Amino acid sequence: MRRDAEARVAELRAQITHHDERYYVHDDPEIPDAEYDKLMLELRALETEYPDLITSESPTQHVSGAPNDAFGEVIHKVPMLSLDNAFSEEDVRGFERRIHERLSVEGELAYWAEPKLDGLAVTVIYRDGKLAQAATRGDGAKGEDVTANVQKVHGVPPKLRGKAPEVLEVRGEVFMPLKGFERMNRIAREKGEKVFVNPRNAAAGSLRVLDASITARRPLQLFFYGLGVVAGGVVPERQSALLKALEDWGLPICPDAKLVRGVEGVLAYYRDMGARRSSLPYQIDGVVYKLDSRADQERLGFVSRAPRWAIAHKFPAEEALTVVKGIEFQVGRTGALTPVARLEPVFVSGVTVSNVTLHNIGEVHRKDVRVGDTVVVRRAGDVIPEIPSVVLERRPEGTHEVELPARCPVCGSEVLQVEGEAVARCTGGFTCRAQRQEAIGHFAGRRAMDIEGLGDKLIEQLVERDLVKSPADIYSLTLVQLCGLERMAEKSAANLMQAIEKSKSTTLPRLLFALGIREVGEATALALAQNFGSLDALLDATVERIQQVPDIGPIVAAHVAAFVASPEHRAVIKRLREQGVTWPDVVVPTAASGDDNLLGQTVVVTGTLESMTREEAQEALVALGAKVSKSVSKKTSFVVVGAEPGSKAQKAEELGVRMLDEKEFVALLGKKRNAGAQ
Ligand code: 9MJ
Repeated sequence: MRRDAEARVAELRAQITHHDERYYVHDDPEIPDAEYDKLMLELRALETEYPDLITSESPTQHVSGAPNDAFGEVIHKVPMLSLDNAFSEEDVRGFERRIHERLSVEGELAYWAEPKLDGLAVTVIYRDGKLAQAATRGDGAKGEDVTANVQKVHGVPPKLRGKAPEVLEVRGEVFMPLKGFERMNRIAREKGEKVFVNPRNAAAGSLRVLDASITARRPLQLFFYGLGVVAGGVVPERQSALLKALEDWGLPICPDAKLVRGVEGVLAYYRDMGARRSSLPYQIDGVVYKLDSRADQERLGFVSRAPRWAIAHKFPAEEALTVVKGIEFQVGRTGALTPVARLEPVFVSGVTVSNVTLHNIGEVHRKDVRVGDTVVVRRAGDVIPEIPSVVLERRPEGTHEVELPARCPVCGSEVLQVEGEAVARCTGGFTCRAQRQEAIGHFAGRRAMDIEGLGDKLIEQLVERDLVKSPADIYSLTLVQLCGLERMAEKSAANLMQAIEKSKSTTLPRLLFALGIREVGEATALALAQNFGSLDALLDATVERIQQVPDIGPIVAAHVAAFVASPEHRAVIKRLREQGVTWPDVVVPTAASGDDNLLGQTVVVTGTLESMTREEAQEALVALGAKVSKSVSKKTSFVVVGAEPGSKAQKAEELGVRMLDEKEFVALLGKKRNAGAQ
C-alpha cells in the first residue's frame, strides 16, 4: 500500500510540475483547470494519509510558477500567496468553523466577498503616489518585472489621487474582458495568427511580453484586491474600507464585490454570482471570501501557500476532458454536412455532454480533431457545448485526419464543396431522406406554416414510411394513416388533422419562408412578398428583377431564381394550391396608392383586441406592408391600442404618436385590403 502511495505521489508531482510549467511559464496549458485541481486534490489526500512523504519541494507546499529569466527579477518583500479552494458548501462551512475555533469567537463574522477573476496575479508598488514597479507573482517569493507592461494596462493610474501612504504595494489580477478577448481572437483568426484558447491565457500572454507596445494594444484590465508592503501612512482596518480607500486613490476595483455576513451570507453571494456568471463581462472561476477584519486576518496568518482567512469557492467546471469515440456527418435541410463528434459522455457545467457539433469540415481540420483524441469540452452558461482544443500530448498512435465523405452518409448522393465555401453539401435534394425530413420540419415550424403537434419524431416516421415525400403531401394525410403511427392516439391524430387544416390559411411571407429557399429567412421572405405582391409574380420573375428587391444581393437572388425555376418546386406549389392552401396577395405600393398604403410604416400593437389575437393583428399589418415593432418610439407611425393597454400606450401618449382603437384599426384593415384587391 505504502509503496503504491509513494509511487503515485511521485507520479502526481511530476505531472503537476509539468502542468505548472505549461500554465505559468508558457501561458499555454494542456488540460482544463478542473483536471489540474483533481491531480492536486489527490496529491493532498495522499500527503494527509502519509505525512512523512511531504517534502518542501512538493507542489502542495509552495506557489508554482518559476519566473522567466528574460524579465528582470523582483523579490516580493511580502510573499504573494495563492488561495485554498473550496469545492462544496461543506468545504466552506469547514473554513468558517476553523476561523471561529482559531479566533475563539461566536456569532456571525463579516466577510468581503468578491468574484475570483481568472487572470494573472500582479503586484504594483506606488512610491510617493507614483507607479514605481510592477511584478508577476512568479513562485510567490520572486516574480518577473513587468513594470513597462502594467503601465500600459487600461485604467491603471500612473499616479494616485489624494493622500496615499509613501509606499503602497497593491495586488490584483490582470484579466481580459470577454468582449475584448473575442474581438482580439476574431482579428487573429482573420489574419491567420495564433488564437488564445481562453481569456486567462490571452491576459497572461499579453502581459508577459518583452515588447510593452504589444501589451498596450491588447484589451487588458486590472482589478486590485489586496495589499503588500505599506510604509509611511496608514490604511483602513477593514477589508471593505481598504477597497474603498483604493478606489478613492484612483485604483480600479471590481464593482461586483460586497460585504456579507456569516456563512449564509457568503453562500447566498455564491449562488447570486453563479446565476450572474454567464452575463458578467469577464470570466470568473469562482468567488473569494475574505475575513473583513484585517486585525483578525493577521491573527490567523498563513499555512504553506495560502492565507487561513480567505478561501476561493470554485464554480462547477466549465471545461472537462473526454475522448472522441467517433465523428459523424449530419445532413441538414439544405444538404449541409455538419460533422458531429460523438464523445465518451462527460459531465460539464451541470449537464452530461455526449455530442458536440464541429460546424464544418474546415473547423475539424483547423482544430485537427481525430477519432481517439482526448479533447477539452467546454460549456459556458447555457451556451451550446464546444471543443475548444485537442490535447495533442494524449493522442494515441495510428489516428487519421478526418476526411470529408465523397458521398452523402444518408442517401449516397455526391457531396460537393463549392470553392471558397466552408460548408460541404449533399447534392441529393429532396431525394435525400435527411434533407426531406429537415425541410418538412422547417415547413411545419411555428414561424412557418405553424402546424401544431407535427414534431420531429412524427416527421421522422412520416418520412421513413414514405407517407410524406414533399411538404404538399402533409395535406393529403388521412386520419387512418396518422392513427397507424407509433405513439399516436386517435385523439392526438384528430387534433393534428385539425392543426393541418388550420394551417391551410396562411400568409405569403410565411409561405415563402416555409418553402425553405436557401438563404431566405423571415426578413427576406417578407421583402419578397412585399415587393412582388403575389406568388405568381415571383414565379415569373427573372434573377435581375429579384435582385432589384432592397437588401437582396446576387447570391440570394440566384437561390430564389433557381428555386422558382425548378419544375420540382413548382409542382409542390401547384399541389399545395390544389389541396386548398391559400394566402392573400400583399399590397404592393404604386404611385397611385401613395400615402394610402402601410408599406414602410412602423406599427405597435398593445393591449387585448376583441376580434382577433395580437398575433393575427400583427400578421395582417405585415401582409399590408407594415413593419411591426415591439416598442414605441418617435419613429412609430401609429399604435393600435386594445383593452387594458400597458406602458406602450402611455409612451405613445407622451411622444404624441397617433393611436387607433380597435374599431378604427379594423376599419383601416378593411379599407386597405379592399384597396389591395382592386
Ligand atoms: C482573484 N483572483 O480574483 C485573490 N483574487 O487574495 C481575489 N485573488 C487573492 N483575491 C489573496 N479576488 C490571494 C489571492
